[in-house]
Amino acid sequence: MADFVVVANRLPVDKRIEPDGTVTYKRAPGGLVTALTPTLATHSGAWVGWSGAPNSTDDPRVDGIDLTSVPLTEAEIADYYEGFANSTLWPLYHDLLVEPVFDHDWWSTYVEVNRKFAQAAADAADRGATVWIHDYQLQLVPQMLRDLRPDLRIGFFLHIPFPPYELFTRLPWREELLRGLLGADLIGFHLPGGAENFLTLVRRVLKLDASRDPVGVRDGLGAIRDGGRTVRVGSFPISIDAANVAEQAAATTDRAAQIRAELGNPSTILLGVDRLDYTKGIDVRLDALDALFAAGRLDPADTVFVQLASPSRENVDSYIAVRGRIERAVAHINGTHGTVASPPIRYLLRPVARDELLAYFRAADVMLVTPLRDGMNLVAKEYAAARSDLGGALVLSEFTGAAAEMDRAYLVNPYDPRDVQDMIVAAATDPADRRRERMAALHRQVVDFDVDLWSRSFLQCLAGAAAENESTR
Ligand code: GDG
Repeated sequence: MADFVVVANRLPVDKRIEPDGTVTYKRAPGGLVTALTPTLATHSGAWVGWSGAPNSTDDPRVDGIDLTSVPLTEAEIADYYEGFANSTLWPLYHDLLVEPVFDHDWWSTYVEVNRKFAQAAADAADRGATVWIHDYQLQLVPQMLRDLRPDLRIGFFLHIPFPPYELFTRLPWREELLRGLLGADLIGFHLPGGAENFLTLVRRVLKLDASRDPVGVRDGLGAIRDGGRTVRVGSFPISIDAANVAEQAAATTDRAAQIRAELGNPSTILLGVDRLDYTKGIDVRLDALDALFAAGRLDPADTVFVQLASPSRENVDSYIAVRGRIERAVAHINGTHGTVASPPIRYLLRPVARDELLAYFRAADVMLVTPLRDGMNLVAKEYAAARSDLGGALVLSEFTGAAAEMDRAYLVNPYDPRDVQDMIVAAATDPADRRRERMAALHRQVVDFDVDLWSRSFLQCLAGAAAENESTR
């Protein structure tokens, strides 16, 4: 039994079976895991989630955290995870970048799987414990858990954008999803805009009394009256363990120099690091580079763009399609602008080790973060943290949550090809002192507003909101 329980779709580890049969667990890549590991290290906690493989039931203890597996069948993985979560909610919440699929069978499985998670959380939590539920896969868990365990303090945080009324109300199950979330004492979003969208939806769809004042950042919470309870709604921009990233990155100087040499010591190294996802705008930056090489504004013989892509959701059709588009663009650019000896694009489709990633950050002159929509984007923050040497420059899409805080980046509208091209050239060629001054501001921002502030401010507001509800019970 734990007094602090995290509930998330995935456990924070990948299970590996070595050739000799020994089982090892490795920390998995991904935004949520990166963000929560430091928080859990300072609590006596449990983590409830799916292992990533079908029917897995082992409950290891890793790095001081008790892990509880929620076993999912292959049919549940197909309908709840690949279906409702990633083919309905993900595209709907990301501006309809691909068409969401509305399927009543997927919805039924989403309800059943959310019930499994709620039951596992109820079993893991001590009396009066704090339970922190994460993300779009589990939006029904707050109310299901409250029905099972009214003694718990329940928080929910959404890691992706929360859409406006006009998009959200397409969902045939819009009332059920809003009701599911309202089981929490506190509902957190990255940006005030997401919180305000939620307040509007609750007012218009559920006809509840919801505050109309603008929501602040880590402050100025919104409020919804629901029966005898008050549900608080707020903005908590997630961040990273910046001091740790800076320290580890500073130790990769030799490897960073070696990477530059391996790439032929070009004048400019550009870098992209993403899960392979259509929201990330990998094609946006490839198209911009193609145009810049064609126009002679960047020299393909003296410029290298490294795209590190981690495979993601490989069974989902829209991900198979975007992979094809990206790989055609890479081949087109190398075939058109490169030579056999020095192709300007280097593309890797597999996760790289954390140290290696940090060495790439230190080697890159320009980091390209060009999503068409992204809740926050931790890569942008990691790059700024890694550049304690104040080298490098960040090109950042205005359509990321990170852009709200990182306004000294080279901000771009990813829908405007000319803007993207101009900003890449500016980031690569601006005078060194101007680039340095921008990077100093970005580095300071991520160091001052780190992941510890994110989790502490959320948990403090949750304690306040829960205490208010407990006093009126
Ligand atoms: C969701 C939201 C929000 C990536 N490739 C490798 C690797 N990574 C790590 C990065 C970073 C994380 O994965 C990706 O985080 P992002 O925030 O960029 O993106 P999502 O996975 O889409 O995360 C997002 C986040 O949740 C948190 O709320 O910011 O908006 O979509 O930490 O460094 N790590 C390693 N090798 C790789 O190849 N080791």
